[in-house]
Amino acid sequence: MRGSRPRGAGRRRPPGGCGGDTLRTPASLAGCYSAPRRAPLWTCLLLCAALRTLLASPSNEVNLLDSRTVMGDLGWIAFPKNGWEEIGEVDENYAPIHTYQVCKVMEQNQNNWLLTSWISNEGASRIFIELKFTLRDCNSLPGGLGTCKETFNMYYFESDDENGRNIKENQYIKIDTIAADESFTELDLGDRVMKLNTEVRDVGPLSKKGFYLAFQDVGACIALVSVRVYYKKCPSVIRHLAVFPDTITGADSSQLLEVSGSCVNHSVTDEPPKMHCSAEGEWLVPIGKCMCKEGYEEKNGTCQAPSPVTNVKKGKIAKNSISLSWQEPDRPNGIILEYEIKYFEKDQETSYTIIKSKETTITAEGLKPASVYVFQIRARTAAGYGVFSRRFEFETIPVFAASSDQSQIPIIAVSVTVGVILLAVVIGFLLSGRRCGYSKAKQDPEEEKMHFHNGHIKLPGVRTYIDPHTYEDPNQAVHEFAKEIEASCITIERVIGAGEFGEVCSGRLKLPGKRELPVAIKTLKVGYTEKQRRDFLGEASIMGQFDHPNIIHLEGVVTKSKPVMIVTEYMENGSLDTFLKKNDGQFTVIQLVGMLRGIAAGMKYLSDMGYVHRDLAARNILINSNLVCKVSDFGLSRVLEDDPEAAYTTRGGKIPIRWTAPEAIAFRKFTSASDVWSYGIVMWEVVSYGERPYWEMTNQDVIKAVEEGYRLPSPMDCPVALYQLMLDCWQKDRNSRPKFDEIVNMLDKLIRNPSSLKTLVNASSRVSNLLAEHGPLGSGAYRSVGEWLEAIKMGRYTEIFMENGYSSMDAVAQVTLE
Ligand code: ACK
Repeated sequence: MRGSRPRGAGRRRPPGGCGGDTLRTPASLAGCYSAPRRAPLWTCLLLCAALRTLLASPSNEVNLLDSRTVMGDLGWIAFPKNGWEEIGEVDENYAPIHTYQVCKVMEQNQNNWLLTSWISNEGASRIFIELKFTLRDCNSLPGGLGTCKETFNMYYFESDDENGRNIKENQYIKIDTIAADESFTELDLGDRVMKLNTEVRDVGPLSKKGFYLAFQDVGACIALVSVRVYYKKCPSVIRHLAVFPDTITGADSSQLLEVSGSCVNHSVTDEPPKMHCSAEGEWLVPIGKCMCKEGYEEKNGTCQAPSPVTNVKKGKIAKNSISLSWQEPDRPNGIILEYEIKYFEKDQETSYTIIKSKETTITAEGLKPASVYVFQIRARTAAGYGVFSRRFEFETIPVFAASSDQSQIPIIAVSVTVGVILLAVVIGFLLSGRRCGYSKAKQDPEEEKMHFHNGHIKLPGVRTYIDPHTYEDPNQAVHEFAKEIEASCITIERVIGAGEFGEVCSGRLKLPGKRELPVAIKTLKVGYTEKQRRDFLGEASIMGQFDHPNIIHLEGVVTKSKPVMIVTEYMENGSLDTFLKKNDGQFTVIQLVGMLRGIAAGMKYLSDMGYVHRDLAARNILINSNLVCKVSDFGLSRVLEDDPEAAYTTRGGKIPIRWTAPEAIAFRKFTSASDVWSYGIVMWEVVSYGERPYWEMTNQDVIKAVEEGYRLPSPMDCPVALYQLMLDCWQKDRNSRPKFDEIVNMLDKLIRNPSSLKTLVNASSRVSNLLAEHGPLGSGAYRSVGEWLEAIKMGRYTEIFMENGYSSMDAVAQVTLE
């Protein structure tokens, strides 16, 4: 079969032609049997635009040929020459519209072939052919033509190269007979509506590199407006942190291809994730996933974290401290939320300290003199932590040397001189026979304060608390600090209480090779959310870091089976507040002081670890059968969320007002010094056998009264020394409050010298304390002492006032602290 160029091929008509007298539209569009009509330009443009819209192909289809987008000659041939002809139109952008038409309905025995050029299949084994055409309804033709057909045929022939076009008709394989059907697009051509049919057929499996298509007309009136040949693929996609490449669909129309994904940068997996590519180009049935590596967080299908901090410079270096500054990472990849600074004494990496800072400077305090410290810094964005910087080593200066500052070399010189003089003086002292030995360099008060402010800074020789929040994966934190216990080792005996996350039970723990222990078991109720699980286990991650006789001891956790449990030592007498209420007046002062000493020792340990409790109260102390008190209820913000005593402040936080220092209520300044304030309240609770602090006063009244200087009066029968300690804990200036080690020392002294506890605060001075601290007393607003005492919810003391001669407001106003 030899073909020739269809007539008109290659001829191009400018868009203006659309509005000209000699407009040629495809046969079925213009109507070959009607007189030539003048079509307006907009009709032509409308058709072009409509076609272009229709031609946009979905993202999972890859075109092998689209006659509408071929700018030059299509290279198709027609046989015989007078059969199919190309209508050489161009659109408004002068782009060709390759439309082929044939309309030999008047003549018998038509066999008109239109052959495409060779089309590579680009490796696809199933291809799709989309035809857009108009086909004239034979009934609409005048004279009811007997030879008129309403179909045409489509064929293909496979070939590895372009030399296969001259084959015989009968070597082509028929794809289908194409008829106009209901799936048409209506084109409004002004005074008439044309029906543009779209038909799609598929062919496969193909085994050669390419193929030809052929369209056979046997006597219809057709305009083939466009031919699009394409294959389908499952487009490249990232699912579950794995990249799945562009995948050509299988040869079979029901075939699913299994495709392995590769993990995105900074993510890993044990087994490569898989997905299945359907014949329709859809990804189905994902299996497995990749996980971001430690230090990276998943965001929009990537694991992207800030680039490392590179430029770390030392600032002021003293005997106990090193100041550093650094620059933001080159590629922050987001807004830097904070920096984490890890440091440790060289060769002591297992005992490190973490500080967080929103600034690009820090001062690490509490360091040993003349020691090398290693620092690493990493930044955190919403995407998580970046990797740590390389190690930077800096050395503190010796005890007797002056501090160094890189930027102040002349000062260093002076300081060194002073240091040398000091050294000489000290040597002189030693030589003069006055033995002073080596004493630990005393930290100045400011350094000490910094220690508490930062919370995480390490004291020499003491382990440091690590905030479980610093772990990306909360499971990692809990397993770092808590032993996993097999549920079969636990026997639950009875329910002893209810916690926010589930029941609290007592039971027994029998670990292999160990003796059986009585234990308390906190359970996480079923149906918990991921956040509840995290918060619940957060307490174990904190508790597991502590090891002290006055801190509740964590035995371990059960996380591998359900219910999730936290197992702790069993405290026979339960919580201290309930225990004291039940045993009102039953203990000697020494026993009460012993309880307080234990709590103070536990708190000293926590503050040394850099842990601020925030919810120290008698209800959060547990007491065992030996009356040993242990601090419990650890958590992060959760502690306050759970505590029924915690109330919302105007700043939105939830705070147990009666136990909390004013600066913590006012601006959330929670420090070990605010824990000391709470400790003073616990002292008051203990000595008053579980009385409620500030009785029935409202939280608002408590805040106001404390702000105005009012303090709780001494409990009944309270040793002066204890009440004085309470008042010291309630100093407005937090720096004036005693530290926990001082409290422990003071209580030890009292225990060693019980007679010091004999002097009790007497009734009148109990009241005078109350008065002295309370500001607006002399305001004259009250007519009687009783009225005033009622107003401040102290009506119960009216009788005592009267007995002691304070029967008028004038007399009350004369009372002084003395
Ligand atoms: O006052 P309680 O008897 O002491 O009631 C509460 C209850 O569980 C809910 O918290 C008791 N409880 C909590 N932990 C322990 C423990 N380790 N040993 C004994 N009782 C505990 C607490």
